[in-house]
Amino acid sequence: MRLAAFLLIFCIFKYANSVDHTNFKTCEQSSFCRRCRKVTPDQSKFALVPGSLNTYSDSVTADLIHKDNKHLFTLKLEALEQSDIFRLLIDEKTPLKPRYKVEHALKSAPKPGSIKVLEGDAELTIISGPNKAIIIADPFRIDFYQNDVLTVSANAKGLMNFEYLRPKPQQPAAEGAPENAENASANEVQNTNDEINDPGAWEENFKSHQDSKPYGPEAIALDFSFPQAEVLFGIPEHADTFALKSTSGTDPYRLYNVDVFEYILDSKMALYGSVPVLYGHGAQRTAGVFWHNAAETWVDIYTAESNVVSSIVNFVSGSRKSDPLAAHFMSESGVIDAFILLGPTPLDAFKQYTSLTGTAPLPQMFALGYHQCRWNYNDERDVEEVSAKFDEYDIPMDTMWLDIEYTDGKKYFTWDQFKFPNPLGMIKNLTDLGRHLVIIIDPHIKRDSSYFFHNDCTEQGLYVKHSDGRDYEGWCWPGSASYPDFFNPAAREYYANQYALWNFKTVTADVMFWNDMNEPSVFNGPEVTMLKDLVHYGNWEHRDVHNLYGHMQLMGTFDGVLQRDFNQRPFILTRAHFAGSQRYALIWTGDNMADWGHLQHSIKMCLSEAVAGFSFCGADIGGFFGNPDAELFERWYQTGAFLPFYRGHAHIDTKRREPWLYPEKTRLVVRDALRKRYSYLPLWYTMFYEHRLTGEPIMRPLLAHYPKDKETFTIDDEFLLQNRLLVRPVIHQGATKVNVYFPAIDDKKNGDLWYDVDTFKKYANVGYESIAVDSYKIPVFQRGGTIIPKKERIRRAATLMKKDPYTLVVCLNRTGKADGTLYVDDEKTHNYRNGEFNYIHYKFENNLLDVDFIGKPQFKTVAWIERVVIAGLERVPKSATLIVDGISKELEILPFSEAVAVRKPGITVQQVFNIRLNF
Ligand code: NBV
Repeated sequence: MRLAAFLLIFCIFKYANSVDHTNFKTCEQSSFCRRCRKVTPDQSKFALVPGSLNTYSDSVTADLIHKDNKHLFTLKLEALEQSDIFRLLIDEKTPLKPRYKVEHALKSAPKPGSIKVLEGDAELTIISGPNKAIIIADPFRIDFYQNDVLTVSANAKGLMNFEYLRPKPQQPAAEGAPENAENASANEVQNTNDEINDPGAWEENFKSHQDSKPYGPEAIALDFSFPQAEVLFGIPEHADTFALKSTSGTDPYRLYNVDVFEYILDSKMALYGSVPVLYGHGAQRTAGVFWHNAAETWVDIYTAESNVVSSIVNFVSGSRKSDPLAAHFMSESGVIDAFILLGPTPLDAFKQYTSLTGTAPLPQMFALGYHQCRWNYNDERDVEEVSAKFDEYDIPMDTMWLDIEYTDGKKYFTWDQFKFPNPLGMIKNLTDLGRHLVIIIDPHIKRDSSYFFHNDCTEQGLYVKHSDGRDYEGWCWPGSASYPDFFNPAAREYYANQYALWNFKTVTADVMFWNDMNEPSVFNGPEVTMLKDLVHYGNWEHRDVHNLYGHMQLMGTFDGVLQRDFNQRPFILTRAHFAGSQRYALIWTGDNMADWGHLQHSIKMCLSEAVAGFSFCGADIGGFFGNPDAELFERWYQTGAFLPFYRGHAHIDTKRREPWLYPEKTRLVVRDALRKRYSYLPLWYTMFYEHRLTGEPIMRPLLAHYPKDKETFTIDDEFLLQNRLLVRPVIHQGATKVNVYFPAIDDKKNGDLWYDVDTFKKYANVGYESIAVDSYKIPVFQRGGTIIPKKERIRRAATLMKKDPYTLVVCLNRTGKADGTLYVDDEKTHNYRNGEFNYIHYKFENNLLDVDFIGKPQFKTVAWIERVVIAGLERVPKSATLIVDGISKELEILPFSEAVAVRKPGITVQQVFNIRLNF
């Protein structure tokens, strides 16, 4: 009864309106953000301590002093092996207790490089390959040079802050009390930033929640300037533009994993994930900073916009000219640990980041097909009927999903016996059709003494605890719940074991998982999450590790899924994420809404995630909250077809919206979009393989390949898939045309050729082009110079298309050349790691299509090439000659829209061949 009443009140309160801002802190309401923002610029108090320098083969260390309070810090500047990454570490020299250093985000310990050090009077030069860092002693600053060009400066704005740990004063200032220096203890050295005097320094209240802050103020902050940049981007997850906006006059961007109900757009508010990597890009070069800190973080952005204001002020005050773009990272606790990524190209910088935090593992092919989800599919019959309807209407679909209602009372790893009496039978029905099932597993554990999971965690002490040792209790879907402390290796192991088939007997190794609510979401917690003064394994406060909680759950899930079948590639969807989570899971943009703005933001948000390592990203197709009308529904399916993760999903209160419930025309448009997606599966699969290989994102902003074209800097309604496709979906209501931007390669307005993928119509000019669109049209263009593998025989599910033939689409550049790759393996297991794959390189030049293999082609396949489409030829060839093992065969040529098709080469993708065009 108590539970029902609570949930009712909670739902009315939480779900009655769109986002309630007052549930989330502003910077002004957050003591450390307020304190860090107060630091006076251009007067840094930090300086190197003369004579404290130590030089090693890969790094230097020195002491830093705060000139007013005389507190000492150690600085370490390391050069990494690649020479284009520096790592800056600053900690207290003798902290009262150790400060938290992030673990598990990096894929492995970065390999040290080698350096040369030149000592000057007031500065120190650390040379690493062609790059260098110059540490300026007083005021402390570090300038990072890529090939002699100043690319990033740390503390150039003088906003560094490092609040040292200190004993609690006798009478700490209470929140709400006037700021008063007398509140400092007698032996406390006066601190210029008044950190201990901030009301909230030693105890912070938000709404009815109290944070006891036993360690007091411990914030850290540092600014990074990007002298070469004209735009800054990164630091997902925010429902905002790809290019970061100035924060002058607004709150900073916030990185704090939270469950925001009906999140609003164009907002710097925190969302479910936090990836503290930021890039500065200009026509000449790109650089980045990875702020390796898992505590709550705010980031102030200084853009040209903010500089207009500051230059007016500077002009009046007679000080300096326009400042470089800059970012000011402010974190609540931990140490300063920043990786400086020197670029110089955008792709270099993205790769430098993934070299530290990793890439998405190669997914199974089914993962790239279409996913059908809803909160909830009600019972076994519902699942079966929906799956059957997809077949009835001949719409491809790979995966059915079950949301929380499948469980017995929100106890994960159990089933509702009435609605799902025979899960194994239901799973078999799906897998017999080539389909998969994904089920949700949330981290909140029902406090129910008849629930084995709860009893085990209680007995083994695996829950997150209060500082007095009590298990923490919060409210979530099951009512009273506790949360496994995934930072505890024993808890991770216990958790992983629950996925094992000998424990979870009602699923098979083909069933995959969705970890939701793992920010973690706590309905009655401050800002809908955990109290910051809770304690995790190793005695770390939740404050130190908050943004990593979901990540640690994913590590457990990943291990658990793997141990069911080490040879099957795991598939895990997560909502919360941190730097490095891409190694375990894919993400989606959470609870969006059925409106055009949210459709538009799905592109912007996935682009920001892609440059932050999350190539595997998507948004709920149709919008989670609300009921999309037919037009929005159609356009969303079309957009989703070209985003990496493709899943329809809807809130429990929305109308059912499987495609056949819309008028016939909508069903057909949706079917067409889905079929287009499936036709590109060989490309998606190849791109995922290459992502893993190179660390380059799959979905890319235009500036990734057209870095000199300033128009691309802010474009985020159009994107690239690698450098092969340019996608500009229809994302505005009633559109009958869209403005597609064809980017310039250089500043002389030279550009690539682009071919409309439906008609092969060629676009040769740089600039905006208005493209007419009917309901079916998705404006997508293949770049001249590329060869793209496709499959044109669309089946019920991707898993059934394995042996089907390929079509190669060759789009020629201005010199009549093209090349491309195709990756083929068993689409499911890890056998590819033992070389069982074919990685094929196609090249077209002088009217000859040639093939060679990258590595040995060791995967046996019967899949053959049924067609080669060639666009951009000046004349139509009369015929083509196929040459295999020295034997020639004439092939027929047919017109194919504005291209030609070479019919039935008939060779398998494992064979060496070439095809000559005859004129
Ligand atoms: O598990 C229910 C939902 C889920 O459908 C959605 O995708 C998640 O983002 N979940 C959030 C919990 C509550 C949503 C209001």
